[in-house]
Amino acid sequence: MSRSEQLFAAAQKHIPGGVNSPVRAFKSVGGSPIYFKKGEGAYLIDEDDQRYIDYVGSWGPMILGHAYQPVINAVKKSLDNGLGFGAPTEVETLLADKVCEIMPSIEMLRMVNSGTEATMSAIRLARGFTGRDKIVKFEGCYHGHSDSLLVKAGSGALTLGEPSSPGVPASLAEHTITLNFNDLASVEKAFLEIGEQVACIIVEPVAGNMNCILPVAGFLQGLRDICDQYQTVLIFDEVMTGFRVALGGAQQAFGITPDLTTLGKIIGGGLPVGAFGGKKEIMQQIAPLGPVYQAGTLSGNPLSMCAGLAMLNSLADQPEVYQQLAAKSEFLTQGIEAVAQAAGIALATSYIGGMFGIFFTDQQQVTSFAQATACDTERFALFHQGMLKEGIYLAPSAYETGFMSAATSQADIEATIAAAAKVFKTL
Ligand code: KE4
Repeated sequence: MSRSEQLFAAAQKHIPGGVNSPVRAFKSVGGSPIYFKKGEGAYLIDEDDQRYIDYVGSWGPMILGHAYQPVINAVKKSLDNGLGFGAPTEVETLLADKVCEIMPSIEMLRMVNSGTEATMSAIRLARGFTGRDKIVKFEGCYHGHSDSLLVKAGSGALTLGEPSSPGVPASLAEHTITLNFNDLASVEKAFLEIGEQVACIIVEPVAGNMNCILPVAGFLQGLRDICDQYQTVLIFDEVMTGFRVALGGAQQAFGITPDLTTLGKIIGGGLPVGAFGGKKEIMQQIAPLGPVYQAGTLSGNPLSMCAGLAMLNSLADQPEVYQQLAAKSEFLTQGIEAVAQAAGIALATSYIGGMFGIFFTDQQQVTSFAQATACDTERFALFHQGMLKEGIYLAPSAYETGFMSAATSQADIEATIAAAAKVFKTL
């Protein structure tokens, strides 16, 4: 029994499923989760001293590699001053200023402690600002686990949403309309019927929670136009894409200006963080300025702020990193496609900046939830297990995105492609 297996067995005594976030339990790929004790650059070291090339990066924050020295140094320096005061600190202002400088659509910003808090607060703010109750989201997009967002499509496109988890009251879920990502016609049709009742559309501008699915031409602009027409708030959930697909996030990459943006992951440098921000006119509705309540004991915690500021300063100081990340993602995905084809494995890939997707499908391109859920998840599970054996750590779910890091070398990527070639022969 490996040390990871021993630790996983022990964890199950007091932690539900042995994990503090479900995807970590390896349920959809089989086997026992790997316990890591150290991250360095592109690598993770597990409790059995096995080294892995890491393409999860703590689900996105580690864009410059694990234990990135400027971030570590910033946190170490802050540590000596204590862990937090429950009072404002200068570094919160410095980070807010930096985010607003990099993402000009954000005129004001509120820090929170997770992406879930960010999207939950942004939804409440949109409802408070518009006085409307309904919200629109998209099947397959994940925005954290707040009640209004754990809702799947009703039986018909316009049928009011149904809870996607026990514990979410039907009376709340019915205010959430769930439509089809990349299907602008479904949005136009819904708005013809209920547009004046919709407080906001919340969308992952690149869908990173049903694998990695890019917006088709015109989709995001179409959402922008619909929101303008119906005075609905357009929320870009950039918790994952922010500072990852481009320095200015997907809104910069695709040239679309949302009304509100939610952030997380990278802006905390790996420490707990979330944020929501956008138009001043809307943000001024947030307490204590306005009536929409939102709060948090550790919001703006100085350690997270110092880590996030060091991270954003490092990224802003080396904007060429985004072209490099895209080139690495392209080389990896094209290499994997080539070896899959040689092995007769039906596979498609996607990428944008430092995000990429691998789909076990004979479809040329995957642009919808229906296509994503038609992929061969069993084959992905076998692929994941095989890659683990080869020392490659991929996200333990067919519905997660791969994350490239600036620390991942050409040799690492070539080794990953070679590992895939070997594993494909066993599928
Ligand atoms: P958190 O509450 O997990 O910090 O953020 C929620 C969230 C919001 N919006 C988007 C676009 C997200 O991707 C996430 C969380 N991402 C997942 C990865 N698919 C976190 C991993 C996990 O749940 O353990």
